[in-house]
Amino acid sequence: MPITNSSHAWVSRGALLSVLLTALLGVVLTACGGTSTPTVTITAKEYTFTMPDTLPAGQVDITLVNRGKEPHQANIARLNNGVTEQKFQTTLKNGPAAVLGLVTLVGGPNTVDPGKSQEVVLNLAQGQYVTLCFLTSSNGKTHVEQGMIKFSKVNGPPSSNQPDAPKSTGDVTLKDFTIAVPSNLKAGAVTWKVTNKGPQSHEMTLLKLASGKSLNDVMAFLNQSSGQPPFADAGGIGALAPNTSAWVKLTLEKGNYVALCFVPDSRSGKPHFAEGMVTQFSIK
Ligand SMILES: [Cu+2]
Repeated sequence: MPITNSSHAWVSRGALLSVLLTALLGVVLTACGGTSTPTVTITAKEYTFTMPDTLPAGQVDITLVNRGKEPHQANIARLNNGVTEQKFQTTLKNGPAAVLGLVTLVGGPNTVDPGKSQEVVLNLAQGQYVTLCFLTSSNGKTHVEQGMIKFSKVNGPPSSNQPDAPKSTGDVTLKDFTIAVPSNLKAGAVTWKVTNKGPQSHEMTLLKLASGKSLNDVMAFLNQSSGQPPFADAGGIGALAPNTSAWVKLTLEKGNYVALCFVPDSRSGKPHFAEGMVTQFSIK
C-alpha cells in the first residue's frame, strides 16, 4: 500500500508539474512576442510595382527589390479619410508636392540601385494605401507618370497580439530641417529606428559617395543633375508623417555616406536638403 500510495503521489506531482510547466511556457512565449512580423516583397522595374493588393494590418516587414535598370523607391502612404483613388490621381497631375496634404506618409523602402534591395518595418493602420516612385528618368518624366503607382488596402484593425518592435541599434531623428544619424558607426548590419519630430513629413535617403567625392560634389550634382552621379543610391526610408516612427535595416559598408531629405517644403517648395536637411557620415 505505501508503495502504491507513493507511486500514485509521484504521478500526481508529475502531472501537476507538467501543467505548471505548460502554463509557464505559455507565459514565456507570450512575453517574447509569440507572433512573428508578416513580410511583404515589392518588386520594382520600369515602370511597375509588383506587390500584393492587400497588406497586413499592424507591424509589417517590407522589402523592395529593384529588378529594373534604373534606381527605384517605394514611398508608401495611407490616403486620408475621404480621399478617393480618383481624387488622388487627379491631384497628382500637379506634382508630388500637391498630394502631400491628401495622405499620411508611413515610410517605405527608399531608393536603391538595380539589383539591390531595401528592408523596412512599418506599422499599417486600416485604410487605402498608395505606393509611389517619385524618381525622374533621363527623359524628364517621373516614374509615377510612367506607371509606378499602385493602390492597395489594409483590411481591419491590427490584431491585439502584435509582434515585438524590432530591436533598434540606433536612432535617426528627422526635424524641420535637420537629420541626425547615429555616431561612431562600424561596418555591418544595423536596424535604425527613424522618428519624425516634424512638423512636416520627412524621409531619409542614403547616398554612398564615390571614392574621392564629397558632400559638395553631391550638392553640385543635385543642383544641375547632369553627368555621372558622384554617389550610389544606398536605400534609406521613405517619407514619414510627423510624430511617427518606423525602422530601416541596412548593411553599412566602409566609406562615406550622405543622408538627406528630398521632400518639398510645403511653404517654399524647395527640397528639404536645400534648407539644411542633409548630413555626412563615415563608416570605418
Ligand atoms: Cu524633410
